[in-house]
Amino acid sequence: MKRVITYGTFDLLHFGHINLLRRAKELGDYLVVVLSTDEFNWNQKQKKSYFTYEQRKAILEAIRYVDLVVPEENWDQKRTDMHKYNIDTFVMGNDWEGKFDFLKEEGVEVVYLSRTPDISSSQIKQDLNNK
Ligand code: C2G
Repeated sequence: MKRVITYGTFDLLHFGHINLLRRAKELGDYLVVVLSTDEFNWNQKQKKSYFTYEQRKAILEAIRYVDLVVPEENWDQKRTDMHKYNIDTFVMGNDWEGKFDFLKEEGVEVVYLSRTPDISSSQIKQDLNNK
């Protein structure tokens, strides 16, 4: 049972997120998604998500690739998460290329997957505002 983990806000879920989640799951048998809480988004990422944590969690839990959704509350939980969830592989989009290589010290494989071009939650909001 190969266990994979990824992190994010996943607001206004779109096909770029789905492409990431699908490829992450293809790397193993069980996918843990660590979902940014509303407080973490606001205090640490200066992001205000459209959907609340509970709404974003319910949406992610409905996706066939996702096995478990847990909260991301700070930037520093990743090291302990690797052991807490018995992770083999850590996956992020390559906009984060290199940023989490330190997790190799925790004995996990670190994989950056290509981002899906021309789609983002902020782009969606912008486009809708301009209609
Ligand atoms: N993503 C992607 N293609 C897009 C948009 C997003 O592959 N067009 C990927 C991102 O690279 C990321 C994941 O989808 O791996 C979630 O994206 P966000 O919700 O924007 O997450 P982010 O704000 O990058 O938060 O501790 C890490 C952070 O929580 C990551």
